[in-house]
Amino acid sequence: MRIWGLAILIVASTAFAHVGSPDVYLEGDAGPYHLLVSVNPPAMIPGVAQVQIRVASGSVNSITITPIYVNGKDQGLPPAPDAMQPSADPQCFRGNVWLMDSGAWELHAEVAGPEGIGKLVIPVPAYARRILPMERNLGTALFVLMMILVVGVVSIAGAAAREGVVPPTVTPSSRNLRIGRIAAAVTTLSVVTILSLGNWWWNATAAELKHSMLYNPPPLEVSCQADELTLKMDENVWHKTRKDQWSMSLIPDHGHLMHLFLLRVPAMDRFYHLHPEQVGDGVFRAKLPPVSAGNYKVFADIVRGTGFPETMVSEINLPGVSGGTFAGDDSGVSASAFEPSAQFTAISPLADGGRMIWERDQTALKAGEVNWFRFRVEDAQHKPVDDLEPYMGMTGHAEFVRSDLSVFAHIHPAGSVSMAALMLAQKDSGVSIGDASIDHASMHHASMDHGLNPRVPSEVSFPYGFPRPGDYRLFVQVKEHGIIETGVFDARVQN
Ligand SMILES: [Cu+2]
Repeated sequence: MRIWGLAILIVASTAFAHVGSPDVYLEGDAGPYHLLVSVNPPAMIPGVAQVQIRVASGSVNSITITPIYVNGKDQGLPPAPDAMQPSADPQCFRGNVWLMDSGAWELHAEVAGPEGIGKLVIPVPAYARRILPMERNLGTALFVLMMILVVGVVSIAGAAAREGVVPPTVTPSSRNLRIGRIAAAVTTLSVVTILSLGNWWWNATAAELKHSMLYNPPPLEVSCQADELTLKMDENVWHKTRKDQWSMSLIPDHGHLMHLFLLRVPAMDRFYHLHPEQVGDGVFRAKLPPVSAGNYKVFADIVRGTGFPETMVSEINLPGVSGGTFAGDDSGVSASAFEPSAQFTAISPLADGGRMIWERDQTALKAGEVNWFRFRVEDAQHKPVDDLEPYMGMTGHAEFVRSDLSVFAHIHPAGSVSMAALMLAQKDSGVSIGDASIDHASMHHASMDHGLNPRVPSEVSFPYGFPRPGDYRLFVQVKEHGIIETGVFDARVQN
């Protein structure tokens, strides 16, 4: 297993789109150069995205990146490109770009080298995902300063009332002293009132800003009748305040408007990947395949018209549904209950009698490092298969889930970017990757994921970095002789 030592600054957060996994990974070609791009989007908007590009094939002299905001309307003039800095490793470039607005961004990378100039567009969603608390020391210092001012104001007012009308050298009378004390008390009361009102105003404004600035996925209501699942998506303040700014319409992502994942909790032992049809404005319906009864966590992936991906989260208690089969691209798997263990699973039996092998060495998995996740599919005789077919246009789909469900990421051989956003970006910019065309998604991704590894027909690989340490379950989905197979693997990720 290759581990690129890309140290990526991880911001602990409860971010979405994917869930809890904000970093963007993309493997792709800029003309003759094969690149692995990692982007750590800012936790606050406006903010700085950290970009790292590793050149996997070809030698490169320089790389520039230009951030372009996608609002589906007139884009205006693009900003001047930023030059990326080569690091100690000549194959690795780093750079920072400012992202000024929430929504979908495209980073246009231009790569120059002896083989000419190549271009690659990286879709990056930007959204505020946390607020910074005031530093304790700064807060303490400001509080002490405020108290000095309060004591100062009160004693000035008291002294002025007590001695303001008394000639110098004369001792204030008991009446003067009483007036002074009353003035000090009234001033104290006024100052405390002013400070309380100020504090109340500050907290109210901060709460309102938090409400409108911090990203939250749209609320999703899921209900089940007999074997039919109905999903209703709503809007929240974040979306309402931005829908005039950019297109909230939905576009299909690898052939479907919605990718729905049902995960039985807490055991994580049943997993279904379904594709509900839109039946009304924000209303989706899916016929359930045979499912086991239980409590399910629901993750629903959608992509907006600008290429902004979102993952809605919900929960539902499902009755068991028997009979029927998986229709179309729908799939599912039964696995053993998840148990945290330092041992990772290397072999997953597949429903057709074959198995899937996670090709990794004994090196510990670390949070914040880009890893190459490679899986080999074998038949019942343990021989590598050679008949993997594209499943929804790609050789594989992988879902990475943290045991506490705080991370859910839907990854492809090209990385963590939304495929719909990637195609949109290519269409907008006229940049093509290989002989890709927007209309031939399947060929496109089959050609894109030849990877940094030589293309092996029995293998599928995914570039990804775990956002946080912890225990994870991986669901890896491939299609073989017309049947979708899901491998299930467990892993512990260290800090
Ligand atoms: Cu997928």
